[in-house]
Amino acid sequence: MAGLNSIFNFLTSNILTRAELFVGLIILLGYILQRKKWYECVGGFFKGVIGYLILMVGANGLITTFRPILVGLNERFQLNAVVIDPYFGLNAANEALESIGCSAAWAMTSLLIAFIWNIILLIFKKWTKLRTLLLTGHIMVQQATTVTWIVFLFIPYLRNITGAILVGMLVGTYQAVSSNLTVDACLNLTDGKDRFAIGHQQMVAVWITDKVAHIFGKKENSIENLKFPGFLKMFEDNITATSTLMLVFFGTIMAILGEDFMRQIDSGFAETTAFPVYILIQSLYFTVYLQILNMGVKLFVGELTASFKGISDKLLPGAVPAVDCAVAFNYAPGNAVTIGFLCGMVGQVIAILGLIVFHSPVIIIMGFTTVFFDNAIIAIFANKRGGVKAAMIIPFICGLIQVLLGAVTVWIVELVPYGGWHGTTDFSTVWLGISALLKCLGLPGAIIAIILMFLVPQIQYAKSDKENYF
Ligand code: ASC
Repeated sequence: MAGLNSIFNFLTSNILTRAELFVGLIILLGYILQRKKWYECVGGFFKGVIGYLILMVGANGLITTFRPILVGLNERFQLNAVVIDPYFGLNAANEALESIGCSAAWAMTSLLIAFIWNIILLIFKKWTKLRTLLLTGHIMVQQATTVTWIVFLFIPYLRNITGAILVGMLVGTYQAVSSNLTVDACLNLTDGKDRFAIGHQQMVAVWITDKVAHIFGKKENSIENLKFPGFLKMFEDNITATSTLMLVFFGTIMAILGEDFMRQIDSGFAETTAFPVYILIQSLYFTVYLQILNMGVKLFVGELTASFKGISDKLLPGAVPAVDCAVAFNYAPGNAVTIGFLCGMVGQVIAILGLIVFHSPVIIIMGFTTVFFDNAIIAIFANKRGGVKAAMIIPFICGLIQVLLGAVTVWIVELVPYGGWHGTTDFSTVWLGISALLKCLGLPGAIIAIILMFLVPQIQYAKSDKENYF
C-alpha cells in the first residue's frame, strides 16, 4: 500500500501536475513511437519542456504582475468582493475543503482518475466519439479541486474514494467532451493545417464562438486587414498598440490606487524609483510577457503536433492533443489579443457596476486570468470567423457573463466567504448548470450531467463529415 501511495504521489506531483514535463514526455513518447533517432527524441523532449517553461514564464509574469493591481481595487475600496480567477478559485476551494476536514489529496486523486478516464474514453472512441486528450496539468489541478469541492458540498455522504471517483468521471468527461468540441474550431483557425484542440477553461465558449461569430460580422473585415487613418496607424503594430493601451489602462488603475498603496503591495517598487517611471515600466511589462509567452508557444506547439502523430498512429488511434489556450496566439494577429482583453474588460466593468448599483448580495472583482486569457482567446476565434466586429462583441458578451453568472455560481457553490471563484467562462456557465443539478438532485444530478455530456459528441459526430472526424 505504501509503495502504491508513493507511486501515486510521484505521478501526481512530478508529472501530471507539471505540465512542462508532461508535455515533454508525451513528445518523447510520440517520437519514440515514430522510431526517430535517439538524439531527435531527446531534442524534441528538450524543446517541448523548454517551450512550455517559456510559456509559463510569460503567463506567470502576466498573472503575478497584473493580478495584484486588479485585486488592489478590492482592498483599496474595501469592496469585500469575490475575485473571479482560477488561482483565487483554487485557494477558495482548498480552504473550503479544509473547513470540512478534507485534504487536498482528494483533489489529486480525482485528477489522476480524470486523466485515466479521459484515456478510457479515447480507447472506446468507437462508442464515445471522443478524440481529445487533455494535457494541461495546471488546468487539471484547478478544475479537479473546484469540482471536488462542489461534489463534496452537495453530496456529503460521498466525501470518500467513491466521491473522488465521481469527481474524476465528472471532470474527465467534461474535459474530454468540451476539448473535443474545439477540434473543428482549431482546424478553422489554422486553415486546416494543424490538428490540435484547446484543453483549457473556455472550451465550450470557443466552440460557440466558432459557430456564431459570422452572425456578428464578416470574416473578411478581420483584424489583419484593419487600416487606420493618420496617427492611429500606430495601432496597426501590435507591440505599439498593446503597450499604449496597457499604459493607459493599468496606468490609470495604478494612479487611482496611489503610490503608497503600490509600494505596499509590490516589494519590488524600489525606494529610488519615481511613481511615473514605475507606472511606465510596469505597464510595458505587459507587452514583454506577451512576447515571451508567444515565443514559448511557438517552440512547443511545433514539436507536439509533429510528435503526437506517433501516439495517434500507434497508441491511441486518431487521438488529438488538447493543449493550453495560448496555442491560439500562434495563429492570430497580435492585436486580437488586446482587443479581446479590452472588450471583455468593458463587459466585466459594466456588469460589476450593475451588481453594485442593484445592491447584489455578491460583488465580483475582475481576476486577471479570466478577463485576459478567456477573452483574448475568444477574440482570436471570433476574428477568424466573423472579423473585428465579432472579436469585439463576443468577448464583451463573455465579460458580462463571466461576472453576472459568476456571481450566481459562486453563491450557489457557497464559496462567497472564501473570496474567490474559478470564474472562467465555462465554469460560470456549464458548471453553473452542473452545480445546480447537483444541488437539486445530489448523486442522480451528477449522473444526469455525465449522461448529458456524453450525448454531445454523439450529436457532433452525427452532424460531422464522418470521413474526416477521426
Ligand atoms: C489559466 C491559468 C493559467 C493561464 C495559462 C494561459 O487558466 O491557470 O496559468 O490560464 O494557462 O496560458
